[in-house]
Amino acid sequence: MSANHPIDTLADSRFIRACRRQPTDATPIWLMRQAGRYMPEYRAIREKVSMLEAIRTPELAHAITMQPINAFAMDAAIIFADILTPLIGMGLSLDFVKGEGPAIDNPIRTAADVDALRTPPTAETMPFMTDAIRLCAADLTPRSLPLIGFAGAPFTLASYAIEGGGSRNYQMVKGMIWDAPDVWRRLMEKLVIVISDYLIMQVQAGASALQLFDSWAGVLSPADYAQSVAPYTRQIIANVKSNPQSARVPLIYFSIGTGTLLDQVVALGSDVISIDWHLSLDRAWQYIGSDRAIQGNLDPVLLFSEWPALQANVDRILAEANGRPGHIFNLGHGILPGTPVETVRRLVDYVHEKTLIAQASAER
Ligand code: 1CP
Repeated sequence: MSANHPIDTLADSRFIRACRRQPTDATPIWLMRQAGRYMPEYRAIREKVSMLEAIRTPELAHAITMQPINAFAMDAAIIFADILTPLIGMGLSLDFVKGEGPAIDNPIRTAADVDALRTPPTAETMPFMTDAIRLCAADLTPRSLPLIGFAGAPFTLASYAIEGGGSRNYQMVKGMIWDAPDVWRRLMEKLVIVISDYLIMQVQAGASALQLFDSWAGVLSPADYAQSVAPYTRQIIANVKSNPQSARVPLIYFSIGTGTLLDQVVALGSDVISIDWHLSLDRAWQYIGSDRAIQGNLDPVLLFSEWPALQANVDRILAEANGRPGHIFNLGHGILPGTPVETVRRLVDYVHEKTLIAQASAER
């Protein structure tokens, strides 16, 4: 790896130290979906360009990535893109429909659909990601701020590719798992190739951490997760960890509703486990074990409440973390549209102030 990858400079940043379970001067915080519709600056850009145009224009992706960094004291940035972008290079026609979310015109339903999927290198299909990441890293590294690259985990990506968009019951994706296991396996194998390459490319371009988003994994039974999903997610993490360049950056696995699958989640091999709000942080840590860092776990809806309720929950989470190294404060899922900007600012500042004070008094 070239001597001047950002991770060399950022090894002592709060976020990277916490990912590695090293002590920090204060608890690091960033928020999933921190660049997005709750910010007026973001809405101003999106009034003029479509979601896909913004993602494909490195200067715009850079500008949007930096918006929450410039507005709040976040300890990490996340590259502006979407988990679904890699599906385009595989041959799916993706669009973001205003007010409705993602829509795929030619969803995957049959063996022939899976056979037709391509697995080209990311460098060919998403050169704009390399450029956007370079622009962001050049801006962030001198400010001691890491850039997080990301991808969707194979189950969550497949659920969009098969259902054609968001889903309530995951009927078609579960149908393929149960009734066409060979087709499912071939689809997973193709996703493993594309996602692994995509994550490694993001580190090569300058990302200092990676997050795998498996938002919908919690809809599966423990048996289905074990048999039909975990092996592929584990393979992606193994691929990232066996590449000498991407092995140097921490990897976070995020999912929702998987509190009863935590043993399986731990076995995937990520450095950091991002948990939702269904489990208290101290109990999650007991289950997960002290050899992993934990990210989370505030309910994003609390950002709509009055400050006392929000503060009480932040205090509770920090008390559960109990100052142990390896806690990254975050929400349990993405920040919601309509979240008040001033509440985000107050939350970020409060987490820093409260943990800085705790550390100072511990030293006395
Ligand atoms: O902080 C950031 O903004 C980072 C960029 C980012 C990330 C990490 C975006 C931009 N999307 C994502 C991940 C993503 N996309 C996930 C995993 C995390 C999660 O569960 O929240 C998922 C499931 C998606 C799919 C997606 N993209 C949805 C959800 C639809 C559903 O099924 O419920 C939607 C609405 C999008 C569009 C999207 N992606 C990102 C933004 C800012 C938006 C909104 C687009 C807009 O209206 O401007």
